[in-house]
Amino acid sequence: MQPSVEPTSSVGPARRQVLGGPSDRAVTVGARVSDDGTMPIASPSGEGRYPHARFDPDVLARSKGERTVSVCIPARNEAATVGTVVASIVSALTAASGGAGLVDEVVVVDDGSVDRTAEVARHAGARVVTSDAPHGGKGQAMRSALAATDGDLVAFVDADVTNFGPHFVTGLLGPLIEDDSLALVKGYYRRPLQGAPDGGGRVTELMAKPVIDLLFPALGTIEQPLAGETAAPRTVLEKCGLADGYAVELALLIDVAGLYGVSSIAQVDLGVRIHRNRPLAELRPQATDILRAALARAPLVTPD
Ligand SMILES: Nc1nc2c(ncn2[C@@H]2O[C@H](COP(=O)(O)OP(=O)(O)O)[C@@H](O)[C@H]2O)c(=O)[nH]1
Ligand SMILES: [Mg+2]
Repeated sequence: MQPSVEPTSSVGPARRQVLGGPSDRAVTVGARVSDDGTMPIASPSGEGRYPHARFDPDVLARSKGERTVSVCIPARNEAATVGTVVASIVSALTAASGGAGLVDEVVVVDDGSVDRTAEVARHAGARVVTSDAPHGGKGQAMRSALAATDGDLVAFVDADVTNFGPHFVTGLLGPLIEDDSLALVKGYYRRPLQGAPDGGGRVTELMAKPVIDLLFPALGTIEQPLAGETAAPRTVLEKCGLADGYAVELALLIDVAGLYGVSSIAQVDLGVRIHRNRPLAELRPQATDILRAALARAPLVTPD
């Protein structure tokens, strides 16, 4: 059974629209709007937020009806953590392991790993596939995951999370199962850094959010625009496509907002999330991908 979400916009030609902000700094831009001239990226609010604890796996398993669910995990050199992530989902959420029958398949996309990622993931209960274009980056791995699965609802989670629990998956799927007008669910969380309670998410704070503030302000309420923990109906992912590399998360967010409207995006509070924190030098390629995704979709800025 397919979810019923439909695009509200055909992402028509650029229209002129004034970005918010002080009038002396306002710029006139062309923006993605619906064909009738209504800007679909509008009305951000605190609505559409859910705590993960609202969703019970057994209740969701019953409520999903005939819809099927795939959980996809891109993983490159994650042997240290992928096993716990997979085992936690398989044991708690798949019927075959005696858990809630919420998740029908768990697939890890491994490419380019030089460690035992594939072996560990398989041993923990995942089906392991390789990326269609090895070394194509995270977005390519997610595209491969989509092609290798067939669930009506697809949840993505990262493999490097060290405090993973099944609530990541129930939280992401809950809003989609409850409300089939939703096109995307993004996880958000507190991000500790090196023992401090906050401070993680440097690319998010220093690149993604400023770029969103300037170019896509209607998405300013999205707490974690780069979260790998995200879920959507398959139809939405196929319609929007998945961009290359680390651009994939921001690109999907912008494209879903453009096609389905900001109100079709829900956020779920997943609590605290701890993952591998990369050294600063490794963040530049990520930040570059983010900027590329934003600029490729940016409204055309023209002088008044
Ligand atoms: N298969 C595959 N997975 C990838 C690739 N790049 C990143 N990942 C996975 O995507 C997830 C998020 O990547 P990570 O580097 O932690 O991104 P960050 O959390 O945004 O810093 C992790 O599970 C990675 O192993 C890739 O090229 N191929
Ligand atoms: Mg990570």
